[in-house]
Amino acid sequence: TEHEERSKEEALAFIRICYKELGKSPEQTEQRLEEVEREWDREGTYTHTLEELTYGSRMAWRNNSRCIGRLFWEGLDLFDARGADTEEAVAEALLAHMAYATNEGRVRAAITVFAPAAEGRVIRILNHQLVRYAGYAAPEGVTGDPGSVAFTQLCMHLGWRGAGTAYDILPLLIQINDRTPRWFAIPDELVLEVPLSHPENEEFAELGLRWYAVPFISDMTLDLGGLQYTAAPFNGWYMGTEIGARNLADKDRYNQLPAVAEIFGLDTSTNTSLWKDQALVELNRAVLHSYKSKGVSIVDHHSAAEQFAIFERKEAACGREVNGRWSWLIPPMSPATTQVWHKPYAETDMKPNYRHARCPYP
Ligand code: HEM
Ligand code: NRG
Repeated sequence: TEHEERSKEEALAFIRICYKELGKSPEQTEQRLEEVEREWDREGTYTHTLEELTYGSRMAWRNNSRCIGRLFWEGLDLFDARGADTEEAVAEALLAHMAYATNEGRVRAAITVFAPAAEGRVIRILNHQLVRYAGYAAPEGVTGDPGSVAFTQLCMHLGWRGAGTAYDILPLLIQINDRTPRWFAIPDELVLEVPLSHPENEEFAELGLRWYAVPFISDMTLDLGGLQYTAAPFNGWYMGTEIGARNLADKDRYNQLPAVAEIFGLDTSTNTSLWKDQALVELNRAVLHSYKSKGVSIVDHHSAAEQFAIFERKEAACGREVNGRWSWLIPPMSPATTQVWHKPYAETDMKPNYRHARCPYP
C-alpha cells in the first residue's frame, strides 16, 4: 500500500542520515540499506539495531520543536524493552526506568522503548506521565490535580482507589492491543518528591505544597525510521517554571497564587499591586530552593535559555537547522528576559520525532 511504501522510504531515509551522522563507511551504509529493504519486502517491517534505536531516539529529541532542554540530546540513555510482551513485563520495565532516572535526585535523562506498533500488536501506556497526582472531582471543587480528573476516573473505574489527598500518586495504566487496561501501583520508594519551602519566608512550608522530582512523559509516540513506537516513555529533569508557573499556579491546575499572596501579605484587592507577579516569583524561588536543597536536579529558566543558545550555536556549526516553536520555547515567566523571546523560530516536520497520539480516554 501507499502507507507501506512511504514507511519503507522513511526507513531508508533514516538509515542514510543516521549512518552518515554516526560516521559509518559508504559500504556499511549500503549493506544495511539492502538488508532493511529485503527485510521490509519480506516482513512489511524491520528491526532497528540497538545503535539505530539509541541514536534515533536522540535525534528525535534534537528535532522536537517545543523542547528548550535539547543541548543535552547526545546524553539520552536508552533501555531496550522491545521484548516486553505482557502488561507485567511493561510495568516492571517502567519501574526500572524510574529507579535509574531518579538516581536519588541526580536525574539522568533516559528513554525506555517498547515494541513498535505492528499488525495485531500495539502497546500503550495510558498515563500522561508515569508519576502524576490524582484529581478527584466533587461539587465543592477538585481535590488534587484538576488536570488528572478524567484519567483518575478511568483508574477508579478499573478498581484503583487512592487515599484522597491532594497528592495521591496515580498507578501505571498499561494496555496491550484491545485488552482491558491493567493498573499497577508504583512502590513509594520509587517516587521521589520535594516538599516546598521558601529561602526566607518560614510560613511558606505550611502551605503543604509539594511536587515530584522527575517528569516522565509517557503518552507520546516515537516516530522513527518508518516505525511507530507507541510506548516510549522518556524523562529529563524539570525547568522550575513548569512547576512554579504552571502546575501549581494555573487556575485550572493547583491554583496556588492566592494562597501564596496571602502568606506574603500582598494586596490582592487590585491588579496594579502586581500581586500575581510577585506571588509567582516567590513560588518559583521556593521551587528552585527546595529542589536544590534536596539535591534534586532542576534548571531555572534563565540557565535553560542560555543552554538553548549554546545548542543553537552547536547545531549551526554542524550545518543543521534548529526546529523551533516560539510559543513553546519561551518560558512562562519573564520570557522577554531570555534570548529566546527576541528571535524567530521556524517549525518544520522533522523526523524522527516525538508526537502526540490521540488521547485514548475518556
Ligand atoms: C517539552 C525542558 C528533556 C522531549 C519541554 C518543555 C520544557 C522542556 C520546559 C515545555 C513543556 C511545557 O511547556 O509543558 C526540558 C528539560 C530537559 C528536557 C529541562 C532536561 C534534560 C527532554 C528529553 C526529551 C524531551 C530527555 C525526550 C527524549 C520533549 C518533548 C517536549 C518537550 C517531546 C514537547 C512535549 C509536548 O509536546 O507536550 N521540555 N526537557 N525533553 N520536551 Fe524537553
Ligand atoms: N510541563 C510538564 C512536563 C513537560 C516536559 N518537560 C520536561 N521534560 N522537562 C510538567 O510536568 O510540568 N523532560 O523530559 O524533562
